[in-house]
Amino acid sequence: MYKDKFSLLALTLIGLSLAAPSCKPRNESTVITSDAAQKTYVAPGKYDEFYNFVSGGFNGQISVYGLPSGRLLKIVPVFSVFPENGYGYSEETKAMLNTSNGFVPWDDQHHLELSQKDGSPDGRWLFANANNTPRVARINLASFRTEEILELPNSAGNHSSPFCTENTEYIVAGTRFSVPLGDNTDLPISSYKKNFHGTVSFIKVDTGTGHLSLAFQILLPGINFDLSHAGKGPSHDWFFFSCYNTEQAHTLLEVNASQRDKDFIMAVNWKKAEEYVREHKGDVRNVSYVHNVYDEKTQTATSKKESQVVVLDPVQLHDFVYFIPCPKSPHGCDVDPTGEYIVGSGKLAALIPVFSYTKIQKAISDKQFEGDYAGIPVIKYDAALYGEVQKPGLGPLHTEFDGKGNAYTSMFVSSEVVKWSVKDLKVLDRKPTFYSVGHLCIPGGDSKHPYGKYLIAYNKITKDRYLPTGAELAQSAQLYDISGDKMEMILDFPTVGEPHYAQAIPADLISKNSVKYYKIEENGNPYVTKGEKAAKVVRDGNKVHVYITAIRSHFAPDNIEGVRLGDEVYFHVTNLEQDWDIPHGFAVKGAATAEILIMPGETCTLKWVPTEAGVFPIYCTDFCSALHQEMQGYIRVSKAGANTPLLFGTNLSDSSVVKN
Ligand code: K7E
Ligand code: CUA
Repeated sequence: MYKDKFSLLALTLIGLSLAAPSCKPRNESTVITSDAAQKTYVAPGKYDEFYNFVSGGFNGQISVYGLPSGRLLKIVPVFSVFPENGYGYSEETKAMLNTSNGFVPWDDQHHLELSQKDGSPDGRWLFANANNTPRVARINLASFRTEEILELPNSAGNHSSPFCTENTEYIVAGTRFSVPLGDNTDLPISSYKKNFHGTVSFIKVDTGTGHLSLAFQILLPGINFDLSHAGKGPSHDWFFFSCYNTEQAHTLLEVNASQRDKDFIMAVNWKKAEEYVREHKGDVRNVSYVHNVYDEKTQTATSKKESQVVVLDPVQLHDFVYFIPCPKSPHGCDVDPTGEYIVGSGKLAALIPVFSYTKIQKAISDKQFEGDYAGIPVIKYDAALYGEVQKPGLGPLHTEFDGKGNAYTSMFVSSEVVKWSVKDLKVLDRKPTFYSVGHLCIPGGDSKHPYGKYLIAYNKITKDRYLPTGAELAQSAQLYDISGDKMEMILDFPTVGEPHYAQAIPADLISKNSVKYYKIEENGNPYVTKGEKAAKVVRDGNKVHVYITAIRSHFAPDNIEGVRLGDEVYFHVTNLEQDWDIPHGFAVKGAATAEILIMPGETCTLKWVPTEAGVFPIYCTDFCSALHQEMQGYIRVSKAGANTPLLFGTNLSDSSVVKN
């Protein structure tokens, strides 16, 4: 009975998911082999072999897993506030989320890219895109902290981002949505074809500091840019972007943007673009965007308003932007480790086209164009094509490489990963995913030197893979061993938020640089308290600054009086510990914010505006010692205009405290 019901349910689900975009793989019982557990088992106390950085999608954060265990190691907040550590709530970090639209505490984070040197991940930084309010971020992989967020003007929906060039000269950003640009943007939506434009941005990365600056933008026709990857080796000077909606539809895109047989891969010669910028051939436009930087010395983020950008017009300035026809609504745009082959994965295509960099160059010099699109030359499909992978599966989305001449493409509709040979374009293996796979990741899989060994599939739908948790189920990752000829699924692990693209890197490239604590003598926060003796409470008009220290297991001061209604109280909490993994937390009753978590040697500020008179507890929120529960105190708030004297201390005797 139960069984019948179940298979009926399963059939219904299959039916439903065919109507929806995915179907259930058939041969699921054959998937797991007996030694899978051994291959993913990382014994207690042992480290994983790789870090896996996974985008969080609609949670705006990124998460860090160990591979092959799939253990979640950390969540790093990037574009969203994070109550767990006070990111976006503390006075020091609020500015990170400033934009030209004001404070924006959420975004939709899709793609990650590790900084590269000579085409290989170097473990210094991780870049992230924000899809909603267009931004890119830089995360420092020594501190696992977001250090910089740059907003992008002339942009809507930054999706084809933040992929980087071989030596991290630039990261890029491309508009998913075309919109009207310029001074007058209040225009009819029906004037899309006339008035809407896309742009791609090139963001310079300082080699020493990692600091970002918007170098230039390229003005493009009103189409959608989906994904991108830089060339490498011979194609070093080029960047490739997938484009869809070349129909320029502005309504019911699922139909109207699926009309043409082929959309485009756009090839950009960024070296040539650089030259045009140097020769002042760009148009300097007035725009407004915000640049936020977290300074490790002052431990404080500041926002700067920027007002200009150089825009290059490829219709006026020739020979640096070309379109290559690509079937059909391409998502992934991936360059193989040699830099010669560019793979477009058309969501609606029944094949996978592989383009040749050499042929593209020849087509350009021989002017083998089939015409132009909005004034930009379109290279003949056959002139750019190396060949096609026939019958790979349904709904190809994204391709990664193993460094041994093989490519792996995710198939969203047929829910599988397909392995094929780059050289002869033959399908070598296919394995089901559960279900509806989006991006793939192989450690180093979009670099010159992939580490191979593992492949992770990031799935949108999990259906029956985990215990039910209400209407929404966990998204998930699935780990495959790809060291042999055939792929072998060895692990399922749920992810935080919705995983899109991810990156993985050998653990020692990062772990050796990891910050353990911050030296208190180097603490440059303007509100630091460098020892308990220096703790104090200072009134400045209606602002009360509490310079408070934390060390196992007390605060100094832990009794405070003299605050009045109408005051703004700033708790500047300095963690005096000089030891790895000993943060303290801080919370005060009724605060309209999150707790803050203060790393050893750091200072962090929580703002509190009391709303009633009384006595309010403060306490440490992070279990730091056997006497953590004793790490607490009180702050007294008197009525407005009361003359309760300012008083503070630790271990105060009753006689010193009780005065009124
Ligand atoms: Cu989800 Cu790259 Cu935004 Cu594909 S994207 S899955
Ligand atoms: Cu400090 Cu708990």
